[in-house]
Amino acid sequence: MAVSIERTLILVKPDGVRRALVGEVIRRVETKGYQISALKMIQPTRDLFAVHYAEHDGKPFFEPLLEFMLSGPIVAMIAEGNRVIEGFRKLAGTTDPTTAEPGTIRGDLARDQGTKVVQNIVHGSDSVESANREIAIFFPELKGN
Ligand code: D4T
Repeated sequence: MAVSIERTLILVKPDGVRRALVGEVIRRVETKGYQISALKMIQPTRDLFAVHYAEHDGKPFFEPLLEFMLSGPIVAMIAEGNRVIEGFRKLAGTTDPTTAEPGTIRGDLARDQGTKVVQNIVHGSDSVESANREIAIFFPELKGN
């Protein structure tokens, strides 16, 4: 496999923070072997989430998604490592927690709560371009690093 050191943005969403799963998410990232290079708990604005989720603007779950993401603090972190983008998406499991594989964060720790928007504990960037864009949104203070 070619060496491809990457960075990815991971968010522990409000459901994960409320359920005290921050440590569990960090444990899974670190025991997989990735390095966390930045981490903070924040309560971002609606505008920030609207930019982050711009690709979903206009979809039926967009407003519920923003409402959910604004429902409490989140933890944002940057993880680094060879192929970490793909690796964390695998650790997270598929978007729908009902069908996410057991062994994954979503498969083990989340389920359908019957809410308008899926509450699935974590977010992870899905490409190098997304990671760069999202890291700039959530960690503007690291610009130039
Ligand atoms: P994020 O971006 O939060 O890591 O989730 P995913 O990458 O797994 O999924 P996504 O961007 O497609 O969706 C963002 C967010 O919206 C919720 N969602 C998504 C939903 O409630 N209903 C839907 O049909 C979809 C596609 C779940 C995650």
